[in-house]
Amino acid sequence: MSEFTKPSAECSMWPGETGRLIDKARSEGVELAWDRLARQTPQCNFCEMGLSCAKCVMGPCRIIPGLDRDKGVCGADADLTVARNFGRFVAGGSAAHSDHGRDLVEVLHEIGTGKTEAYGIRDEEKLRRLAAEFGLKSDGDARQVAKDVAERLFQDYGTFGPGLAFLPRLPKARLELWEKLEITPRGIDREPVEMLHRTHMGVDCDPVSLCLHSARVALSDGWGGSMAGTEISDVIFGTPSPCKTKVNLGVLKEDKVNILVHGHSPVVSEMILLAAADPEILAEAKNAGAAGINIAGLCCTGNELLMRRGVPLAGNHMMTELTIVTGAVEAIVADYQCIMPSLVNISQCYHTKFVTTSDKGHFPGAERFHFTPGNALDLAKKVVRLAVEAFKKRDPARVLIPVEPVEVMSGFSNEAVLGALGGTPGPLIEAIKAGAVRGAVGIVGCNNPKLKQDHHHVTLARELVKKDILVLVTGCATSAMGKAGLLVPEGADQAGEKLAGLCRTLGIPPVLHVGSCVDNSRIMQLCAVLANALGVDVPALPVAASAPEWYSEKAAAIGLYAVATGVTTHLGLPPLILGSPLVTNLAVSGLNDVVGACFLVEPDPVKAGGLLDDLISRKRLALGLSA
Ligand code: MSK
Repeated sequence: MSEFTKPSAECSMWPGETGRLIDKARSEGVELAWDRLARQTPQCNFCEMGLSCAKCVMGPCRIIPGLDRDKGVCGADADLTVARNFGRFVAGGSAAHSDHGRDLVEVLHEIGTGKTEAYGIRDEEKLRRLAAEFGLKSDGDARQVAKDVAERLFQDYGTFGPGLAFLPRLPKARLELWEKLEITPRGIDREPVEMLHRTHMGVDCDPVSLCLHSARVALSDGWGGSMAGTEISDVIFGTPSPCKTKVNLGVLKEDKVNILVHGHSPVVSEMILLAAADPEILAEAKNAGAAGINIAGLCCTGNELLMRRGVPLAGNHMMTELTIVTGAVEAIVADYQCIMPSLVNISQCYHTKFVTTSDKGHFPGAERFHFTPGNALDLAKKVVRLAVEAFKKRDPARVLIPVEPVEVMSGFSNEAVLGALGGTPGPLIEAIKAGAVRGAVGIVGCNNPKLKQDHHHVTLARELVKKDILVLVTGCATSAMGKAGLLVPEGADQAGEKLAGLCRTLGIPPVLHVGSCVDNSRIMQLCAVLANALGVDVPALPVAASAPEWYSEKAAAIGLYAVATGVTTHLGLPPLILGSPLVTNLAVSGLNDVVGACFLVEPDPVKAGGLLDDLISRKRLALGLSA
């Protein structure tokens, strides 16, 4: 490996398993993201401000407002350059999650047309409910219903359809506002493609217009592609219900073949889970000297399996490299998104097989298996056998699993939450009115090596729950909450008196795990259910969102669809827009007058907790409730 830098002061402060594995990596000459970040620092100020443009070869240009370089060669100023860059950033994020959603719809179509035996329909009731919601025939042969639902959603990806199937879930006032602003998403593929068109030189030269189209792009994801991903995953693999499992690196087993599933999609990982239970392969693992085969998750693929199957979660984004450094991982099976290319090199420093499974995600040096719904189970068995073979090469002297696992509760789909409350939002609304739940905040998203890992997630969540604000968590924030003891009913001890009382009565944690990052659509849907039940638009609700440690284009798209839906969203790091006063002001205040919500940027999680608490108090007072 190349020479690595010394740990930063903050990095060396990390306690527990992270610090011990960083030390192990350094002693074994393994380079990590923190090392690369240190070497990349200071980072390009123009890029940080959104003021560099490399979209044509008259450039690249760097815009310096106020000096003689205040425009690019084409004449674009700082505002336009930032708006173009941000538009493409959001388009990238929307495309990623929406394309994931398409994969699920394609699997459903293959089920409906009888082209796959490996996959089936685990939640037929939900399938029929969706068909009825879309105005399709919902009785009769389930396969036919599956085909019809899939084909209805395929229409949403194109342009010639009756409009996105999930939009009628929203309050009428929200839909009318979007129509008036011309930001109603028309097609899941259409909006990101149109963004690429608009940001080509010489098309949309109005930064405000580009920002509004960014919102439309994000909405095509939140109320289109991501929502399809969540709903159809539930149909195929089952709608989550509360379950108990464990998180952190301690879920790796010293005496077993450890396989980590990584990425975002449940399509391949569900098959790996099935293959790992195959008696023949288990016998082979035993012959190789292992006590069994242990599957655990990373990032959002991990969240998918955690929610539906109670499969343990080994870690989040910034733990992915360190899992290999334990020396106890036989295979990482990756699909797509948030998979660091560095994992291939780090795997090669150990006995770990790095396996890719998607025709979209190529990693030179990886073992490549092209999964399709038709060959999925056969290939899954081959991958698991590869891991069993790798176990024979594990070096016990290099194994370090530095921590015990922590128990968590998961599986809080909207169906589970509302079902536990009698099937209607009424009891939840009563709890909000009585102040047992003063409001709710969705804490979502990634880690970022620029921030002390997990600290911002956990600190913010603790600030909120102690003020009787329920937290919903998705994505990579999940394992942080789990390690902090917030995902078990005993976490009520960290909550305010009223919320703690409610949690103890219901036997639930003060932070509810609602899924992976596509599952932020569950939070959007719950907001719509509550707003409809109260007869208000979404901005009236005492709710907010937060991405304290975000890094990805997808997180920007999520934040923007939340804001455009009417949910004010806190960010722990600013997007790359600060070079434009116009775009920045629009993001942090102007959007309030347009869509009734805006972004709130605050790096300090304690201060952010105070700001979100104030926001919720104001919303409660406006609803005629106590602050
Ligand atoms: S995986 S987008 S690091 S949450 Fe969804 Fe985690 Fe963020 Fe990727």
